[in-house]
Amino acid sequence: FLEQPATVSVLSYPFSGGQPRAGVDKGPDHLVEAGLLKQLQSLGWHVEYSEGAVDQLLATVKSDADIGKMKQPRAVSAVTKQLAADVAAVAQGGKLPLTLGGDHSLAVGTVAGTKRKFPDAALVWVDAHADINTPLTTDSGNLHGCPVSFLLGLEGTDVAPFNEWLKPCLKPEDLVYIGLRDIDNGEKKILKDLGVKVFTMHDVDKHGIGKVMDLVLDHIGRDRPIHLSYDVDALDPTITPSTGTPVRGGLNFREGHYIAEAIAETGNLVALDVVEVNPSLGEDAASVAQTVAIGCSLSRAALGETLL
Ligand code: 5AB
Ligand code: MN
Ligand code: MN
Ligand code: MN
Repeated sequence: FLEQPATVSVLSYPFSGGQPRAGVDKGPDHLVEAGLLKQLQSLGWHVEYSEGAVDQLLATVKSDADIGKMKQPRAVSAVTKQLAADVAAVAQGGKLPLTLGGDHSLAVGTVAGTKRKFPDAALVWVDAHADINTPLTTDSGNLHGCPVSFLLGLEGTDVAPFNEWLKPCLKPEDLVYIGLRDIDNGEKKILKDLGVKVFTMHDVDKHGIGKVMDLVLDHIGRDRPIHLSYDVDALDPTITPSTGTPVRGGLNFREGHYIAEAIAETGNLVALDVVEVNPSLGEDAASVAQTVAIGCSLSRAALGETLL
């Protein structure tokens, strides 16, 4: 689905407004400073890099009072609207957008952007969480727990400021989850009602990650464009400690990378998000360095590092 020479366009989006913890906006710089761009070049990709104008976008948001339960809705909407345009432009150019977050509310923009070029794209969401709360079901009000509901257009998501630019673009059958282990009750009901395909950590334990990825690809099909949205909290907190909402019992190092490798192996990856790296969190500098290194190695794996 990409044009040759294969080009990855890295979009840095230093944004933290979808959740309350400072520092996740520093994730992109840490990933780049760890050498991500050179690493991708050495895999044979042409690499472009640009920084989203997050500060300028936020300057247009004069005040951002809650709307219903939603926190910082104008900031999230303004940033994801521009990100959707950026991702769509990269995809239209035949290149692969790699969005570095920042928090997972960014996926409202990335997936909307992918869907403009590839309406048939499947979405593989790797996370400890389902991120499918709606403005009606969310307890925290944090929009990084809600992006999937906006993409699906669930009840309660047809709200300003999002409905000024965002249209539902995802169908429940286009979506597969891997790694879940912390699902809110309201989210469980939504997942059941919609019949979304979910592989929890229980399923990873039961089948093994090899079988799970076979089932994932059986479900979405092996000739469709794939958008991979990777929240580093899907991995166990011993692997990726520097993240805002860690949950024990996650993917181990190989399981986490295997997911990215199995997607790479399809040759159908058209967009990648790596989100929720927060260099301000974690016990010590080694925790931060390890989490950043995993953000880089997951990106490399998804872009074919281990393919012969
Ligand atoms: B993340 C929670 N479900 O809605 C909520 O890190 C957590 O992007 C959301 O997966 C976690 O606040 C969002 C409790
Ligand atoms: Mn997430
Ligand atoms: Mn998460
Ligand atoms: Mn998180």
